[in-house]
Amino acid sequence: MQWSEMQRSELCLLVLSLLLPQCGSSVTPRVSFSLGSPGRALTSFLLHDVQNCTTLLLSPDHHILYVGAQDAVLVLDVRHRQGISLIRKLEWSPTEKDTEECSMKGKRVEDCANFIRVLEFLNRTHIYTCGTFAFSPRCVYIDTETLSMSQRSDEGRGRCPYDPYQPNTAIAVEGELYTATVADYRGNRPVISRHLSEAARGDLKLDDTLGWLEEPTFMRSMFVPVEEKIYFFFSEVGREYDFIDRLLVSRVAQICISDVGGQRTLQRRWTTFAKAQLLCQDDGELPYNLIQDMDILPPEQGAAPEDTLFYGVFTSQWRLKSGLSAVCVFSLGSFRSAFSGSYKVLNRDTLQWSSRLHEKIASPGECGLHNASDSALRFVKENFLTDESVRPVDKRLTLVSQHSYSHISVKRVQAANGRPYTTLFLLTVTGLIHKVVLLQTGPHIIEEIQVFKQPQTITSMKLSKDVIFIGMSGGVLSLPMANCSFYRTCAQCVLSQDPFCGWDSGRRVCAEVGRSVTTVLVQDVEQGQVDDVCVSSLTHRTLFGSHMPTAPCPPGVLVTVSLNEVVRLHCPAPSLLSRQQWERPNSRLSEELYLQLEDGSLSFVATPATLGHYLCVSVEKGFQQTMAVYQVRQNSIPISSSSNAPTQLITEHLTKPFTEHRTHPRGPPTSTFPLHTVRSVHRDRGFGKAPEGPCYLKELLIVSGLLVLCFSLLLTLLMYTVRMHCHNRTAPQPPTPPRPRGGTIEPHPKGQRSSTSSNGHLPNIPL
Ligand SMILES: *[C@@H]1O[C@H](CO)[C@@H](O)[C@H](O)[C@H]1NC(C)=O
Ligand SMILES: *[C@@H]1O[C@H](CO)[C@@H](O)[C@H](O)[C@H]1NC(C)=O
Ligand SMILES: *[C@@H]1O[C@H](CO)[C@@H](O)[C@H](O)[C@H]1NC(C)=O
Ligand SMILES: CC(=O)N[C@H]1CO[C@H](CO)[C@@H](O)[C@@H]1O
Repeated sequence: MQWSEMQRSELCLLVLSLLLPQCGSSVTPRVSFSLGSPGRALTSFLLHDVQNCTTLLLSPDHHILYVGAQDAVLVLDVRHRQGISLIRKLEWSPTEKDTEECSMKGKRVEDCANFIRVLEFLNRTHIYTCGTFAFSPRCVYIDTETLSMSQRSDEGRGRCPYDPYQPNTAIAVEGELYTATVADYRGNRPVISRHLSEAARGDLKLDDTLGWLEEPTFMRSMFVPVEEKIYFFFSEVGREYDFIDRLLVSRVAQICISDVGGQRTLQRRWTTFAKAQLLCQDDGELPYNLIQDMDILPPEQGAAPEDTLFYGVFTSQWRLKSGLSAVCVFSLGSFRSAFSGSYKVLNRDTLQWSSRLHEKIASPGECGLHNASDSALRFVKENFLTDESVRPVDKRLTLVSQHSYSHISVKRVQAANGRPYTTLFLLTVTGLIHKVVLLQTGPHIIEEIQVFKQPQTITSMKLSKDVIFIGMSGGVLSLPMANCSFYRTCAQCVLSQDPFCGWDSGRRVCAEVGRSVTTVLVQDVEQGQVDDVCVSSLTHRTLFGSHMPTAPCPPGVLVTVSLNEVVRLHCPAPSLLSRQQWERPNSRLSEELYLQLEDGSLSFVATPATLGHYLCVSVEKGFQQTMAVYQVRQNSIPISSSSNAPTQLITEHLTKPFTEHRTHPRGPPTSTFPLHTVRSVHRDRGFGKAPEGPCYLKELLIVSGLLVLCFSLLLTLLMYTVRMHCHNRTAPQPPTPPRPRGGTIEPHPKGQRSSTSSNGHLPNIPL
């Protein structure tokens, strides 16, 4: 049966709308840990009287974590992996009078606290911190030697928002503080400014010039020393697209730290402010236009500064078919070329933006314009939006996800062979961390770890050398970047494709790269091919004549059944990417008698033909592993006498030491992960009291079994089609040619491309 392209896409849309958000999942995490899983234990720091720990600052030696909370700054000792301890709690709250005044103005009492939103090292000995202070922002110094706050506080207007729900960003460079926030009570006067400037040069800010900022939401700021520039990342209304109502766009803006403002024109204002559109968009789709977070990755040793990379997560103003959020990577080189290129010009009468046609008087975005002429500065003041948008590296999205990512942190990890791998830590609004390694073949989600359950309004994430810190309303969490010992075999260790982990064949453990100095670790981050690297450690190679490498066999389980009973055998999945298949020695599992369920378990009716041995093999990247061995035997007690008794269990000594095992009438909830060494088998006794001998029940069963099989086959086919289609859109895309300038919004969806799967089998996503 061959469906036409049209039918397929219609069907796909239909199923998509039915199955969202499960369908279209671009990349499935290989393993998933729910909250509290022992395999990925979290260390938490919770104090009953501390809330909203949402601003994090790590000391340069990574020994101390400063936490901006509600009415306090916490100083935490994070030196030890096993626990976080409190060094000092620096209380800083508004007086009762302040709180009263705040709530008199109509604010909720709980929002009239002091929410710390700026926490930056000014120099070796002093931290500068600002808080909302009951809708009247204040700033103080913290002496990191005496761990005390200065008595005198500064006015925090323009440094910290009034409203604790307003996003802001701040960064200190050489003792001066650069901030982007709203500078009024109502929250509609955005400003990018410099404070605590050296005496010889004044503080600077953005003029209220038309169009410099258009209702921005500030996300991040970063200092790039080679450029002597600070980059600000935010989203705002894209007025240059005035044909679309309130189209939001993401921006990167720059200022030079050497800026001192103009002498007459642009006095005490930035002369180096410029902004460009950041475009995170796939061909033929609406853009992911709302930046959520950005992190910087310095160039590799010996590489040019232009190769400094910026990793951003973006969501969309619209509901996109491909996903809820995307990761895009930009290079410093692309920022440079955008800011040194041509600029758009705003016609002040018509409020229309156009590309410049007139002569260029000065170079906007250039550092060192302070002694420039008035006409040059006027030109700079009018020309601040670059003509070119900044496009991602290779003109494609790095990752598309069905999750809504809110934070990103990037780390370059040295694999066992010394090769560097870029690893991303992505936090979703719903509390999942995705650890992703970027391979030549595309992104691979090594693991998914649930870190909180209640969605959080404001969170933050910071990486130290080997730990991830998460600040949220309830406290601070820390999670090691890897737990290699979770992988117990060489195969699992290699299949994880985790650059942090390698197999130590001497000690027979999966060890952290860099920690095990004595031996060479076995690893294949790029391919995850077990047979290439684990061969020496595999002992049992053939069972049932398999020629592919297999891991040692688990002990067998004896299952006793009555004839005509429906039997269900479980098969634990070692990962969400593995495929489970069932085998019997010297016999084929015909589809008429057997039903393999979505969770990998096998269901069939006990008949003389179906008694015997069963083996469940999981296959991942061509590597086979026996996950379960069963022997199904007929209950020796006559069925009539046991029909009302609890399930009987007979243990016998077989050729292999079979483990004794109890059946549950309904069975425990099945978990596909983590790998259990003790398997559970449960039997459905719905058809229990069938009489012996020929009867129609068996036929009925087989027919209904067939019906279910047909239906599930159809469903699988459907899902497969949809998934292939969706998978396609998110598989690594070939580089696309640059699109015409300004032509960024094209809301018509493109047709399907031909289906090719990256790994040739259906990813095993639990539905
Ligand atoms: C790592 O995983 C192992 C095996 O599941 C577990 O025993 C151990 O506690 C885990 N360690 C951490 C730090 O999560
Ligand atoms: C650090 O900054 C603080 C506040 O501006 C100042 O008092 C102190 O002297 C500075 N310390 C050093 C070592 O520069
Ligand atoms: C700008 O001009 C002032 C005086 O006019 C001079 O002192 C200063 O060195 C000049 N700065 C630069 C960077 O040329
Ligand atoms: C401003 C802010 O983030 N407030 C949050 C503080 O934490 C409580 C829960 O503990 C949230 O409800 C507030 O929204």
